Amino acid sequence: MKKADIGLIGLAVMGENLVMNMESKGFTVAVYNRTVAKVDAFIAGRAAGKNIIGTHSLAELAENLEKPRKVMMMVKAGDAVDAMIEQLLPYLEEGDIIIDGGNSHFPDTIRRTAYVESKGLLYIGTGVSGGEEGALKGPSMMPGGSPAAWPFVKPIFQAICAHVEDGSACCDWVGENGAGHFVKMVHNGIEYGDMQLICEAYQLMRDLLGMTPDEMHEVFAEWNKGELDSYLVEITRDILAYKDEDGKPIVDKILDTAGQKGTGKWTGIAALDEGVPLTLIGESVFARCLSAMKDERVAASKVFTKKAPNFTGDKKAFIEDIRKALYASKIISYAQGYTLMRAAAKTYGWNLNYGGIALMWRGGCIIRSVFLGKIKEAFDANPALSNLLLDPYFQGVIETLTDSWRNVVAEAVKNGIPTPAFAAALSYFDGYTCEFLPANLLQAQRDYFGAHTYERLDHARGEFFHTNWTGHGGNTSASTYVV
Ligand code: NBP
Repeated sequence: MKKADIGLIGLAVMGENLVMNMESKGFTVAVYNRTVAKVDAFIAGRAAGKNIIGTHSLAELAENLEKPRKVMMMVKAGDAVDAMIEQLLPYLEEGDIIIDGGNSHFPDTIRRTAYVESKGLLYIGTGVSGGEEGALKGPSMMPGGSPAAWPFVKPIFQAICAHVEDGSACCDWVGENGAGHFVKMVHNGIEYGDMQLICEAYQLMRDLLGMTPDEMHEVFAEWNKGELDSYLVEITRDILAYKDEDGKPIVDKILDTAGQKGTGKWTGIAALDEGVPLTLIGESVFARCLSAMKDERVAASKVFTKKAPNFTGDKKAFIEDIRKALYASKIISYAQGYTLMRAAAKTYGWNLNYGGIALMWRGGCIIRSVFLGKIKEAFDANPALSNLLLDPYFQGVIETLTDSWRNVVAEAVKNGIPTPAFAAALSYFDGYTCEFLPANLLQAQRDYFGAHTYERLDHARGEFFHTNWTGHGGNTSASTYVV
């Protein structure tokens, strides 16, 4: 029998669907799962009659693979990945490729790439986005790791991934070691931000404008035809129209406590480590945390009496303002996410293709949208673009949105409706475009209590001064100056 083009370990929802996808594109796949009964069930079920080889041990899996062997793990992220690498190594030889397609944390992928390479093998850590359906029909894939592995894996990945209208694959080489998983992590952080922005728009329409789910369904259907055309707006449209068995909107019956699996938190931590203001995603993670404090919120809502929201303006015009505020905030979120990737690329020595990343996210994944096409154009035109806001197209767009954006945040504040992501995005915009921030006073405070020194407007950068503020503090400054 023909040997397999690739092996896949982990026949849970993602693994099974990826195997079916690979097979449908003409590849022969050998499969293995820790609980081997699942292999038999799969071979007898969905895989019956297909070019899929079931194996009952890692030795058997290795024997059934073309060389250099390509083995993709779709197992639970964390210790299981390390355990699986250890178990696989004795059956592989120089030049073979181990691929981790799970949601691994990028520092783990950096460590594993070095470890596997030290054994003479090659390693790829790839983000796979699009959930169960994406895995089957075409996910967005973000591979990084050992560059020498890419030519062997490329034909398979670029066949099974999503493609945009012009046929371009939503998968390309991202960079060395953990770059692929880093980019996937930022993708997930941006997903948190996009979802939070939509939820804030929904709360404004529900609580300030008093709209029903059916009315909001119409609004999101309209929005999905324009600049906001995206998977998340599309599913929001459909969710709002969905009725429970009693004919009432199911969205009204769902408890308002959000879950999370940690990739948004990782993105926030990476931003703090890099010193990059990733405020919108940070607020989106915290908004989920606040939502989870349901009992405390219910108790607190009874302690403080708030005036009922009262909107007296033109409802239709305000809905358009909300759309514009959402669009502007979304631009900020992507600007912040790209700034984080640029900073991390410098720290870890990755040569990231920013336009290519926008293309990888353009189809197949949860944040897929028409808007990403414009981001690709911006980075293709200027790969060194330091901030998306400075791209001429986005600069022009933002200028048409700011009045509405300010109006929405102001109305929300006046009416006691929380809009942490809209407001954080606007504050970032106002801070980023502000020539004089109050950090002069902050530096004075630091120098006052800790002799941390400051630079002066009337002297060259890099010259540091200390003032004896109290007359009895001495003239000695602190030895380190930490920005
Ligand atoms: P799970 O994350 O639920 O993992 C289940 C698989 O891991 C099973 O095949 C299981 O084998 C195997 N496994 C475990 Br658990 N511990 C193992 C160990 N110590 N050694 C070997 N195998 C072990 O599956 P999933 O939802 O298909 O996700 C797979 C990966 O893809 C994860 O990293 C996930 O974060 C990522 N991902 C998931 C989605 C999604 O929408 N679900 C989307 C994108 C990425 P068993 O059958 O013997 O228990």
